Amino acid sequence: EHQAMAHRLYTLVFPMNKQDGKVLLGMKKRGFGRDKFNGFGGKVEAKETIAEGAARELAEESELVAKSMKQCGLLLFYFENDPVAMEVHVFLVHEYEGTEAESDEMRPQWFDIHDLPFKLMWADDSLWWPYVLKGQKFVGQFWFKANQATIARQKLGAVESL
Ligand code: 6OG
Repeated sequence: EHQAMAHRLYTLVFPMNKQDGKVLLGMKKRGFGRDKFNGFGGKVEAKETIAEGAARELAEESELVAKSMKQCGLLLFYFENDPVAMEVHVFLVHEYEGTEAESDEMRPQWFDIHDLPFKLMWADDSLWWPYVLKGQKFVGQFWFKANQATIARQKLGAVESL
């Protein structure tokens, strides 16, 4: 069904500290999703692979340099009145170099993986985060109302591979 629509590629990266059970989120300071906590990411550029785009956005927005990345999910977002779907590739980063720092775009903050600020996040996040906690790969499709807050319809489930 989604293949019929035009897509734009995005990345979404979550640095994790498994020992402490923490995940790094950023408070988005501008642009799409402003005033929400989210992972780090953005549009994939024409000259790069999706994984390269993920690492680049993580470095630009948080100053962390990924040493390894694993894709954990694929999210497709459809907004009412927008003919272009967002295809968001979600990555976990368990190994990185550097220390997180605030950028023009994001104010980073560590959270307990079992206590994320879902009220300050996109509405889909609380639905798929349980898959991350269980170590299951997932694919989700979410149809948002124009208000960007209400999910009118969704399909979500675990997959063997991405
Ligand atoms: P820029 O506009 O900053 O890229 N994104 C979403 N993330 C979640 N968790 N839920 C959504 O529900 C999202 N829609 C977009 C993808 C946008 C960034 O925001 C993410 C990108 O990382 C609708 O270049």
